[in-house]
Amino acid sequence: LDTEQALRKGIRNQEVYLDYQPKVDAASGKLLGFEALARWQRPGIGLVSPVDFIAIAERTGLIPELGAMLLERACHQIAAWRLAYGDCLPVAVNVSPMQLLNQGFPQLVERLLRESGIPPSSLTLEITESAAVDNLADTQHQLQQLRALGVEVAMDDFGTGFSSLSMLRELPLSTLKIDRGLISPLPAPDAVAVVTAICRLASALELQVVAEGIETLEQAIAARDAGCHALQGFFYARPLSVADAGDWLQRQC
Ligand code: G
Ligand code: G
Ligand code: MN
Ligand code: NA
Repeated sequence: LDTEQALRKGIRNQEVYLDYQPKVDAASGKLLGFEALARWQRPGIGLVSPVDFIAIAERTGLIPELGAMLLERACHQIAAWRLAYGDCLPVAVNVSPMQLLNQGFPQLVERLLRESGIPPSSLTLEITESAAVDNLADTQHQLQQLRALGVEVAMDDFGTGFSSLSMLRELPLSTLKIDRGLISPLPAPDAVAVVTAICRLASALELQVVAEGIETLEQAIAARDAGCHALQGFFYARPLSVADAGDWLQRQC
């Protein structure tokens, strides 16, 4: 309860904010966009992981408010970067299952796109497999409405165990993000085989592939050679402050 009150206050007081992790083109190394990652700088305690405070927000009914606030923040950041650096790169925002399945979510996204004036294609929503598996029909319905708005949708943490391959046919996705658990053993031959197979499948379904959690040059090369289009991970950059992400944009746009 204490934590719930603190989070409620933290949302109001801007203690919750977004960092931005670069995603680069596997072939050229050029900046392709960012993933927005939520952080809570809790007074007297320090940085709280989104794993913890998103779960609290879901349990206590704060997620619609928190999710909307973060999404609005990301849309305004995209707008600000477009103004500063011209035609800008897409930003991916994580959406929790509860947030996605909220009836009014597509309308919220539509409103935020309108208010921020950004092109819909500059926003990617990252959803998790578990949400989709538990509520396939509802997820499908929400994603269809979101794609109709023109936003991109990525399946996050792909390959962590909840995935069903039939889901890939049934959901209108743009991108698969291969989970770090499958990327970190690269370039071990068995991991190469799995990642290559996922990339072939994705290619047949016309999905882009992002490899997450790239920490070494060897992993980057193996992921590229296996067919991943985009790479993300500490090898390139940690999640960055708005100012540091702006430096990347300045250098690479
Ligand atoms: O940044 P970090 O690795 O600590 O993130 C841990 C987890 O928290 C990841 O699974 C990530 O998807 C999730 N996460 C980060 N930011 C957000 C957010 O804004 N909304 C939701 N729903 N999840 C987030
Ligand atoms: O579930 P999701 O993909 O949204 O999780 C993103 C999380 O992964 C964030 O917490 C981010 O900080 C973390 N992350 C990003 N790159 C790396 C990496 O190269 N190695 C590790 N261990 N974590 C990473
Ligand atoms: Mn993610
Ligand atoms: Na992930």
